[in-house]
Amino acid sequence: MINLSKAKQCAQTLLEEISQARTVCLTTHVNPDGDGLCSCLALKRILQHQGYEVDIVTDDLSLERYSFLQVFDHVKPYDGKMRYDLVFMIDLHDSTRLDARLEMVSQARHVFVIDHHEVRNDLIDCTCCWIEPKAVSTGWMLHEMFRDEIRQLKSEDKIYVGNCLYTTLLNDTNNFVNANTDSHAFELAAETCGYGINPSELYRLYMTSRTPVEMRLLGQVLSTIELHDKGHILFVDSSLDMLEMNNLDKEATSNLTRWVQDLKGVDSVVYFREESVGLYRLSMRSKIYNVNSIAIKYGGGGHLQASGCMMKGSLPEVKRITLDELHNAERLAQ
Ligand SMILES: [Mn+2]
Repeated sequence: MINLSKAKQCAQTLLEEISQARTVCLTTHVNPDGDGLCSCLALKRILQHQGYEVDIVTDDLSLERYSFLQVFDHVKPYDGKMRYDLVFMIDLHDSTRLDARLEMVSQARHVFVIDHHEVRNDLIDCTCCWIEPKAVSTGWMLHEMFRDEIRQLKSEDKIYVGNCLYTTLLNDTNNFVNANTDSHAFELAAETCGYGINPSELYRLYMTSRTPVEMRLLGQVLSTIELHDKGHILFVDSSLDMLEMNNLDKEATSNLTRWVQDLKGVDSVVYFREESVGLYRLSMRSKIYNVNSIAIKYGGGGHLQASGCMMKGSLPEVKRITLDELHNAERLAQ
């Protein structure tokens, strides 16, 4: 059962503390995604309506994909010196996914956290935190916290917040097909339709907005598909050369596992993305194994069935280690 009293308590504490704060910032994990980032955009609009000016600070600005939400009008890149009285962290709860912004967070007077990743043992020091691994997206959590405030917005703001929250669902459920798709996801989808959003338009803007060159990259990545264990385990990878050849940045490889995770006979998928020479970023998805414990072992994290981490070594080495880890992984209760 999801503890909804926590939602109300966090929302109330935030509204109390924010009135005392001179400066407020919203932030999310490194390599922002459609859940954390769009939740920040939604919360900014909600708080503006309450009379508060807040900044959204991210680690980088390769956010072209979110231009349909006017992201560049709202987000500032971290410059190393930014300091805020109050920091609200969304879609993360530990220090490792903040990078340089850890300094900004540790100097804040108040830190608020909402997240739905499995809890790691290095939860950041905070005034109030709500971590709910069963929540479909942090956008859904925000909606539980500020439903009343959202209903009071004027129509165009309600549509904007609805667009942001619906995008958190698109991202984290992969358009309502991932294992986390539940009644809460559909309830929030219905609610945002009531705010005036257009689901098919958002699907087009967010999920199918690839350029022909990005599609060519995808083709190259898919051609690396490698099968193990009679086709139950699928590996796929991308190299820095592929990005360079196509003149694309790493953002072009985001959410790439969705193209292979539901293939016939495949239970587990690992995508190895070359970050620098001898360093790979792993995205693991599994229908049967707890891939979160593998990720945590290598300093990463995520959800039971969808997690990520970094691994050092050559591509054949990291693949061999990962295959061993999967062979020893804990099976999830079905
Ligand atoms: Mn998320």
